[in-house]
Amino acid sequence: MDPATTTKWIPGPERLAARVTAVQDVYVIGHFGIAHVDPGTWRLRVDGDVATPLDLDLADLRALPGVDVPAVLECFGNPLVPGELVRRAANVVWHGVPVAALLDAAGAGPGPSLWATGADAGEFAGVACTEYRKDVPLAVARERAIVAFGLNGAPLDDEHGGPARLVVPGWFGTNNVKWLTALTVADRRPEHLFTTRLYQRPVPGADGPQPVRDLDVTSVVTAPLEGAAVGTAVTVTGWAWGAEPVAAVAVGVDGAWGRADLEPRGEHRTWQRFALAVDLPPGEHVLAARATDAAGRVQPDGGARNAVHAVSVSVR
Ligand SMILES: Nc1nc2c(c(=O)[nH]1)N[C@H]1C(S)=C(S)[C@@H](COP(=O)(O)O)O[C@H]1N2
Ligand SMILES: [Mo]
Repeated sequence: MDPATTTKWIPGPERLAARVTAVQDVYVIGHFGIAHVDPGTWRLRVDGDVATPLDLDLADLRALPGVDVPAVLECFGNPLVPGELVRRAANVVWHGVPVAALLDAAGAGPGPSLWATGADAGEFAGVACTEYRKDVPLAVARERAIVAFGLNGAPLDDEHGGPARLVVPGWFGTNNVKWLTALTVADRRPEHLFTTRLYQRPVPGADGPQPVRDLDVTSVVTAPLEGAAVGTAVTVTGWAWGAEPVAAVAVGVDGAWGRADLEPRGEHRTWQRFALAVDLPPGEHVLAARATDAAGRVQPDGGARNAVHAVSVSVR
C-alpha cells in the first residue's frame, strides 16, 4: 500500500464474532491519512445540475427524516494489487439521511452521474489529488445511498469519516466517501484517480476494466480461530455476505464439504450467520467456508481477494 495511506489496522476474525461490529473493531482506511473536519463549520453542498443548490450544515441534516441502515462495510483491498486476499470487513448500523431526499430538495436533473467529494487531499501512488472523489449512478444513489452521520448509535467519528460520509450499501468501501463535502449531479462520470484509474477490475462480458462497486461473495470463519486447540465436537461458524444475498455456505473439514445452516439476509445488505456442527478425530485439521450467492457466484479456492477462508485447528 502507498506509504501515505493510513491503514490503522486490519482486525482479524477474532474481532468479527459479533453481528454488529463495535466501532473500535471496524478497520480504518484513508488514502491521504485521516482528515479532521470541524463539525461546527462543516457544510455539505448539493450542486451541479440542480434547480436549487443546497448548502447544509449538520443541524440541517439532523432535522431531516433519518433512517437506520445496517450494512456490511468491506474494503476492496489494495487497488494496486487487486488479486490480493483481503478480509477487512465489518457489519455496522449507519444513521443518516437518504440521498434521494437531498436530490429531491435540490430539484436534481437526470444525471446520470452523482459525484461524491471528500475533504481530504494529498498524494497517492505518485499522483497529487485535490480531493478524494467517487461517483455513483444517480439511480443507484436514489435507490439506496445515504449521507450517514451516525455509526452504531453514536455520532460518526473522525476515523470513519465524520461529520458525515456517503454510504452505498452493497458496494465496496472505496465508494463510501468519508468527510463528504459535496454531492454533484453531472451528465458524465468524473475523471479522477479514484474513479477511472484506480479501483478498476476486469468484468466478464465488459469491454475494459470496470469500477469496483458490487461486493464479491465472501465468507469469514469467526470460530474456531486459526491455531485453536478444540474438542472433537466443534461448531464452525462465521459470516457470509455479498452484493446479492448468500444462498448457501459449504463448510469443509479437510476438504470434505457439508452444507451449513444459513440465516436469510432479510431487508438490508448485512452479513448472514452460518454454522455447522462437525465431529473431528484427534489430530490436525483444516476447516473452511465457501459461500455461494443467489446469482450462483462461488468463492474461489485461491488466488483472489475473496478466496475461501481456511483455519487450521488441532484436536488433542
Ligand atoms: N474521503 C475518503 N473516503 C474514503 C477513503 C479515503 O481515502 N478518503 N477510503 C475509502 C476506502 S478504500 C474504504 S475501504 C473506506 C474505509 O472506511 P472506514 O475507514 O470507515 O473503514 O472508506 C472509503 N472512503
Ligand atoms: Mo478500501
